[in-house]
Amino acid sequence: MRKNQGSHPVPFRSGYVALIGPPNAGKSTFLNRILKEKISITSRKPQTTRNRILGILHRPGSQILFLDTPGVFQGATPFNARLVNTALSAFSEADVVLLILDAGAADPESEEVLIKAIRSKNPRAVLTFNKIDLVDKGTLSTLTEQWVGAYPFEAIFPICAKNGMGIEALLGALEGLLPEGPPYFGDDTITDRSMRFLVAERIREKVFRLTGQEIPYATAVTVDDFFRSTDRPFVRIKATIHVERDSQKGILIGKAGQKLSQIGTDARKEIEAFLECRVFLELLVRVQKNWRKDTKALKRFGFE
Ligand SMILES: Nc1nc2c(ncn2[C@@H]2O[C@H](COP(=O)(O)OP(=O)(O)OP(=O)(O)O)[C@@H](O)[C@H]2O)c(=O)[nH]1
Ligand SMILES: [Mg+2]
Repeated sequence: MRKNQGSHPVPFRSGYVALIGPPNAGKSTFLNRILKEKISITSRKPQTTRNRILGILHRPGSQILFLDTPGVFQGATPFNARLVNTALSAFSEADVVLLILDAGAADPESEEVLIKAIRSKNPRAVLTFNKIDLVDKGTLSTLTEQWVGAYPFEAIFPICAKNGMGIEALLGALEGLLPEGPPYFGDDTITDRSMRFLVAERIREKVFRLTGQEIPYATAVTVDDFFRSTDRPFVRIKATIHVERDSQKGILIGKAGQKLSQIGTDARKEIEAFLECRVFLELLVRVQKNWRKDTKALKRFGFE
């Protein structure tokens, strides 16, 4: 619902900015940095983000509604195509598309899909080269020359999502491109995602960071029970890590349960910092055969 809160400066601007880019370009790192809160999980592995995640930035003169999306790539399997669809469908909701590329690593296949999609939808778009901490000035100017004619971008910004460099200037430019309008959300809301989702994602992040090969991709996490004590400052969480095959279950649990225990400890520590209280985290591993091809399971795991 649109609310006119009256107390904001006029003209106030509000609108959606879709974060679009190849996998691993730093879209989620960017979102977390500007919101100063972990709304979206990150990892060194591509295809970490699987859902469209709204992150709301409240500024004195604007409310910028960022949509984090899965990385766009030439997805061969139906599940990967679903991720790419999720990303590209954010175009239709966005007032501005923010194309985020990794300045240190070109990804021609993804870039081709992305630029085609941008040209066909013709949105207002801003281009950013992220990870400028990893490249020299020469590389940046070559990149700019290469991209400047690809699309009539409103602006091009070099940034570093990791240390914040260039981000304030970018936010100012994005704000200027948004339509005049009232804030859509109350001042204390920073995402549309539930606590359970944010907790499940933190667990999934630890799987991404602590396991290799196909395991992260074969994993989904559900929070099955979330109990907050009313008389003592603690939360008890029961969650399930779903994998596709028995062999993956074995790898995820590890020798003498060590891998699962490490995932649980890392996740618990982070959830405790997030919820600001003690957390008892119980993790189960369950085989849900080929869940990425199972419509019912996909729905249950939060894929629309
Ligand atoms: N050096 C450096 N690393 C960065 C920067 N921004 C992000 N990273 C790293 O790049 C990796 C990918 O970051 P993510 O934010 O998960 O990338 P993403 O675009 O959301 O990736 P997907 O969700 O898989 O599409 C992580 O290891 C980040 O720490 C940056 O400005 N500099
Ligand atoms: Mg991401």
